Amino acid sequence: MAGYGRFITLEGGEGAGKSTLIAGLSEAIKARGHEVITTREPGGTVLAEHVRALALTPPESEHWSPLAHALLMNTAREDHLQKKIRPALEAGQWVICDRFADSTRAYQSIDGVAPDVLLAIERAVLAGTVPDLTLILDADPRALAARRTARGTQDVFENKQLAFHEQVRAAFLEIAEQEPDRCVVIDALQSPAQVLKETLKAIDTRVVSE
Ligand code: Z5A
Repeated sequence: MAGYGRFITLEGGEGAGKSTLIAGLSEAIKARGHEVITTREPGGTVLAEHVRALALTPPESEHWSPLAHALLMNTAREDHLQKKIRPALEAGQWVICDRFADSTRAYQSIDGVAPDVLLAIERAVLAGTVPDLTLILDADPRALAARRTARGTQDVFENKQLAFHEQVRAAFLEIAEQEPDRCVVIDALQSPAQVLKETLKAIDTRVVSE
């Protein structure tokens, strides 16, 4: 029987390169002989994708309170963990997830939800399913904004001010500082190849593979 899989999460500001890294990373891990699934939050299951749509693109002129938004993220996460992440890990697969609980800690605390409330909900929902490694793609928000503009996509978060993006960056760096055993900060302004190289180095040194 295969051993328990490995759980890797990617975090960072908008347009930091998470999706780009996931593509290269999953290929590299597959090439090492592991089964890999890639997924994202909010989302990853049928119900969680519905929650994502409700949370990120609510009907025009409607909005969620910060606590309601945090609960929606965790509702989606609970379904995702139960139906996709834990079964994959139990089957010995590696799970690479684009955003996870640190995004709730970062974004929803900036929105005004008390950190202790967020942590209490997180503990209940994760129930011990904590990432083996979290890669935080870090960069000056101005440089990331330029990439977003070039890509031409917008959502409810992406219209917020630079100050907000600076808060997001600071929140992720604080998480990395608080949990150095789990988190690795990667300079997201390097080339995609270099970002992947550093990521694989972090996996080699921090994630024990079988
Ligand atoms: N959110 C929340 O509030 N609470 C939660 O608990 C969770 C999420 C889970 C949607 O997330 C929103 O949900 C998010 C937080 C909130 N807020 N926002 N916005 P999302 O992950 O779906 O959206 P995103 O963060 O904006 O992801 P993204 O747009 O997909 O960006 P990305 O995946 O990090 O970047 P990318 O698509 O790989 O790259 C962006 C562009 O840069 C693209 O043109 C690439 O070709 C280019 N790129 C990427 N890497 C490089 C390098 N290294 N060099 C040069 N160019 C590059």
